[in-house]
Amino acid sequence: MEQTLSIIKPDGVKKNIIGEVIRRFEANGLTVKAMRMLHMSKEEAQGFYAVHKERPFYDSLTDFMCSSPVVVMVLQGENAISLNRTIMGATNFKEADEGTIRRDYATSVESNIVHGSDAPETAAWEIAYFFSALDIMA
Ligand code: RTP
Ligand code: MG
Repeated sequence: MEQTLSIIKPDGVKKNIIGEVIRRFEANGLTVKAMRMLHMSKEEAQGFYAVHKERPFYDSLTDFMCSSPVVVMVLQGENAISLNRTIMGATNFKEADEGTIRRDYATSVESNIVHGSDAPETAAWEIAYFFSALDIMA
C-alpha cells in the first residue's frame, strides 16, 4: 500500500467537480485517508511548489494556486502515486489520454484541475506539508 498527496486545484473547486474528481479516484481503487479544504497564501503556494522556483511558470502557478480554495487529500492504494497520475492524465490536457480528469476538465496547461505527487520521496514531503500523522486515518 502506498500513499500520495492529491490537490483539487482552484479551477476544479470553482467548476464544482470535487465530488466527480473523488468519485474517479474511488472508482479506480484509491481510498481517501485524509481530506481538508484550505485557501493557501502566496507563501504557502510558493513553499509547496518550491521545486519549480526556477521555472518560468512559477510565479503564475503560485498565483493560481492561492487564488481561491483547494481540496487537499491523502489517497491510498496499491501503486497510489502512479495510479493517481494515470487517473489525472498528462500535465498538458491536450496530451492527456481520453477518460482522464485533465482531458475531460482542464482548460490550460496551468489550469489542469488536479495535482498529484510524482515519487515516493515527494509524496512523503507533500503529505507532511499539509497533514500531521494524527490527521491520516489508519
Ligand atoms: P502537478 O505537480 O501539479 O501534479 O503537475 P505535473 O506534475 O503534471 O506538472 P509539473 O511539471 O510538476 O508542473 C506543475 C504545475 O505547473 C503548471 N504548469 N504550467 N505554463 C506552463 O508551461 C506550465 N507548466 C506546468 C501546471 O499547473 C502543472 O500541473
Ligand atoms: Mg508535479
